Amino acid sequence: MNVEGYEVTDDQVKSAKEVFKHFDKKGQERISTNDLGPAFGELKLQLKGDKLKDWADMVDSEATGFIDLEGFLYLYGKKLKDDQDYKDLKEAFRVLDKNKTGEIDTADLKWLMSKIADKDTTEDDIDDMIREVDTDGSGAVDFEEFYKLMTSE
Ligand SMILES: [Ca+2]
Repeated sequence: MNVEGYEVTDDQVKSAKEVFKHFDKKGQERISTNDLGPAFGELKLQLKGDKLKDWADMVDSEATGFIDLEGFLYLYGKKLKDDQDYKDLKEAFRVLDKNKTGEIDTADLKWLMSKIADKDTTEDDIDDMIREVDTDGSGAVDFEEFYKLMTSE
């Protein structure tokens, strides 16, 4: 199963289906949105607070209070993808954080962004993006700021 470019293995889909079934107590092919967090927990995934609500809303657009299997599998794949992206960004950050200060220099960040940006992105655009994310204007960006920049969250 493919979710937004992330390939979920058959075994993973199987586990997710089993967990879904476990929470679908009345066998109505749906689980309560309140069970999304605990269901993810059984799959060893963490989703909390506002994000949990946002994600439930994403697949329960009519606010029924329930999530069907299709929606659940979508969120499951999305979460796996998010966690993978997080790991990849952690690794990229670690490489750029040469002096292990927990922050990366905006000059290094600018270099990285110019490599991954598309052709229409100008140097000014990149400067703007970095200025926006380096909220304290320290000339360095910590992981949280970096993550926001790379995921536009
Ligand atoms: Ca900063």
